[in-house]
Amino acid sequence: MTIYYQPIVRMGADRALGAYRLAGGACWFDQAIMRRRGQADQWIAADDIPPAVLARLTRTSRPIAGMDMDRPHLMGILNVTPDSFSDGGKFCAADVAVSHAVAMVQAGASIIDIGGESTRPGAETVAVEVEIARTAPVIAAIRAQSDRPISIDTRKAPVAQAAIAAGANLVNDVSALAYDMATAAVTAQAGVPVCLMHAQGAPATMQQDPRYDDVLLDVYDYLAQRIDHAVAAGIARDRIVVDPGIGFGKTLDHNLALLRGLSLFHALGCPVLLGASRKKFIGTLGGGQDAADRVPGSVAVALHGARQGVQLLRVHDISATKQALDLEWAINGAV
Ligand code: PMM
Repeated sequence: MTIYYQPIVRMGADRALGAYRLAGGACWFDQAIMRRRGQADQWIAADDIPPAVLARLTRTSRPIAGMDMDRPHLMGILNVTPDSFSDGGKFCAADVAVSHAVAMVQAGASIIDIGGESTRPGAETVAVEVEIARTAPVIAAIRAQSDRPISIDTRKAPVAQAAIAAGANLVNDVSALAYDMATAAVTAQAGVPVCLMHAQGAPATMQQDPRYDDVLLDVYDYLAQRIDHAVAAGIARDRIVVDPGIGFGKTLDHNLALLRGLSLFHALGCPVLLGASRKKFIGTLGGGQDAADRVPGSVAVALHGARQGVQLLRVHDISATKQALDLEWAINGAV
C-alpha cells in the first residue's frame, strides 16, 4: 500500500531547530502527516520520512523557464478568448492583449500565460487553426517587446508548436499531456518545461457530479503517473511542474481538500503551480457574484499557496497579489 508523506509547512524566522527547508525555499517543516488510504492519518517527525521522499521534499528545483524556484512567482493570466469566465472577450484584439501582458509584467508578473481556448466549465473545444490564430501572433508581439517568459495554455500539439515558434517558453497543459498524444513529443523536442495539471473529465461536463475515492491522494497518484508519462516521452523531470487543477472536475469540498493538502504535492519532487484566481469557489465562500469581485479571496488563496511552498501562482490580479506577497515575505520570508 502506498504511503504518502505530507510535510506540515510553516514560514517565519522562528524556525524549529533541525527543521528542513521545503524545496530550498523560505518554508520549512519538522513534522509530516503520514497518509494511507482507508487508515487514520499519523503525525510523524520529519526525520522519520523515508530518505528518498525527504530528498524530493527538500531539493531546490532547477529554474523553470529561467525563473529560480526558491521563491514564488506570479504567472499573469491572459486569455485571448471570447468566453473565459473572468476575462473572456476583454483581450481578443492583439494590441489590447499585448498592452495587458506588458502591464502585468510591469506590475510584477514573472511569466505570462496565454490561452486561446476557454476551459471553464461547460466550454466547447476550439478548432486548432482558431486557437493558433488567437495565440501565436500575440506571443510574437509580446516577445518583440519583452524577454519575460511566456507560457502557452493549450492541450493541443500544433498550438504548442506554433506558440513555441513564436517565442513561448513553457507548455501549460490542463490535460497533463493526455488530450493530444503529440503534445509530449512537441514539448520534449523543444526542450521547454511543461505544467501537468490534474482535471477530471472534459471541460464541457467536468462539473457534473465529480467523484473521488480520496481527492488529495487520487490527484497525487494521477500526477505521479503523468510525470512518468512525460519522462518516458523524453521530458526531463526537472522541467516538469505539477498542478492539482483547482475547479477542474472538483466540488467546493474537493477544492478545499486540495488546498488544505497542497504541501503533499511537493513530495512529487517538482515545482507546484496553483491556479485558484477568481474561481467560482471563491465567490461561493466569499460572496463575490462576479469574477471581478473575487480579488481579495483570490489574494488570500494565493498567500495560502505561497505559505505552503507553491512556486508558481497563476493569477489575474498581479498588483494586488504582489503587494500581499511582498508583505508576507518582508514579515516571514527570512529564514
Ligand atoms: N485554470 C484555468 C486555465 N488554465 N492552467 C493551470 N495550470 N492551472 C489552472 O488552474 C488553470 C489553467 C481556468 O481559469 P481561467 O479561465 O482564469 O484561465
